[in-house]
Amino acid sequence: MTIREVPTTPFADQKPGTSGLRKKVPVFQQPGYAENFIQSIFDSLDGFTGEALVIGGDGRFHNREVIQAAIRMAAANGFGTILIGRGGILSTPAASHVIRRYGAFGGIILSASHNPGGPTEDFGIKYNISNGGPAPEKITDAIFARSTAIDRYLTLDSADVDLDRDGETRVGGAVVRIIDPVADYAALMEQLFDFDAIRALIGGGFRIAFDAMSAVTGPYATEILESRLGAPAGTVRNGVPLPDFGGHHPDPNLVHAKALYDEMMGPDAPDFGAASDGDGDRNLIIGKGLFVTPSDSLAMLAANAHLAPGYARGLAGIARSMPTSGAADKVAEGLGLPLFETPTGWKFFGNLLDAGKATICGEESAGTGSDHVREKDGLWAVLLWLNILAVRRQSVIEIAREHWQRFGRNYYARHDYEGVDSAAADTLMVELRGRLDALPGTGIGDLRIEAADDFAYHDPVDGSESRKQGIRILFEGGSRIVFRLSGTGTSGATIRVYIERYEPADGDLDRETGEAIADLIAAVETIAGIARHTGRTAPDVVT
Ligand code: VG1
Ligand code: CO
Repeated sequence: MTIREVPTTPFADQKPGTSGLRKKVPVFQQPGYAENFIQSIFDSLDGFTGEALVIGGDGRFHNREVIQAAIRMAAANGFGTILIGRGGILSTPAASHVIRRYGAFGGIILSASHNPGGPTEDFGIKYNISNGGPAPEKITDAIFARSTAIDRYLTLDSADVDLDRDGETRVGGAVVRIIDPVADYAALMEQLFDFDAIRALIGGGFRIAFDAMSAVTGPYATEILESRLGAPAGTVRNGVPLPDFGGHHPDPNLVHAKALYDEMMGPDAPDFGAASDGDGDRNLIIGKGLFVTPSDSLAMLAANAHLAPGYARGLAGIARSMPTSGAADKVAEGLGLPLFETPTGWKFFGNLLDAGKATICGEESAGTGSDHVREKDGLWAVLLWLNILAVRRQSVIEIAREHWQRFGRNYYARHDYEGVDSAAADTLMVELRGRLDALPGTGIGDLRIEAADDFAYHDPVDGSESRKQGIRILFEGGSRIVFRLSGTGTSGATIRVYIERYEPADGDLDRETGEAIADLIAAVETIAGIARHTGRTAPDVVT
């Protein structure tokens, strides 16, 4: 089959963000747009001739079209094997596992995660390296540089591959293999967790509600929770992946999973509620009567992980992204483990996991995971919680209370200002950066600023530096406000404000979060002038 070199011209806007390139579907539908980015990925890599490439996505609108293009291009560029999840489906953590399990050179994941899907909504492309994790900045920078100079892409003429039938076909010189998207992942979960114990818990009447949000985790959750663990049919809701996620945001937070939250707070609440996002890497955990913040969930999972067979040997270390609360730090301190603080985005955990420095990682944005793959993993977090609940035979709320009584409680919230004018958001950050030296020593009400900086990360494994990763305002007593701009949005800017206050173990552990951090919320405006810069007087989303 002849390989065709198609002339093209660069698009100026193909800079990958926190997690790959994300744009509106019509942007991706421009002739050559996806092809340019995919070729820029291939042009930034070395030595993949004859190697395997994994391709899968979260099933959103435009998934199949880009997969067909990517198959032809991967074959034309010289990959030897192309592994694809049936139906074009692979959750992000499952893709990570498939890359590792089959020794693939890398993988292309098609997703815009928790962003809505549909003809006018979001799409995304991300490249993962051979460890199964998101490409590090060195590679994403190279991809972007290439995208600004690209003048041709390679493809070939071949019929569309039938994505819905297992088995092998040839495209050019490559073997294309359609695989079961769930089987390898489910087997990995069985290795890590005590399925017998969880089955016994469920058999004893423990009730679970899992909302797959019409996104990719549906088939995974149905197979694992219902078929393998014996939860009754209907435990998994919205379990069929839809190209537009049923018109919803597949974002497992208190705003977009409000129905589940309300149910969990109601009189007939199940024992355990959970949800995951568009591509299956995020998780929401709600016990009967208690929402567990993602930062707390990370800390509680780390403190109890040894109860699951996969972690019985203990943890090597814990890693969290900088804006994630310090709850995990308290656990690390208590258990005598190293704690790593990284910039936002899972790509920064890869080196720590590969080097065996960290076993469990997490982000405040509902991402938790471990060294079993190199992505955050929504269902993994749910299963680890269930394993812990099956061993401890306590409710989520009891486990949380005991945790706080031992480690103290980090009251925490994130305020998002979405769709803000980009120039105004940039000015706000520039002004804030300009005042960092002047802030320490000043007071706002009863709060005194102790330190202020722009977070920079020095990777202890490869020595790389990442600067300007978020502005930290640290107060006397350990409270903290962090400001950063989102790197995953597709229109305007999103300002994220992370607010945290630590209450020691002998303090008041039973307050309402909003009330516990009210003075810090009030200080946000004084420090950053969000209303002055953007006209916004309240956040759009509080998580
Ligand atoms: C957000 C979260 C970050 C997460 C990233 C990708 O990034 O804050 O913690 O790693 O999304 O998650 P940002 O730059 O918008 O704050 V996902 O589930 O969208 O792949
Ligand atoms: Co996601």
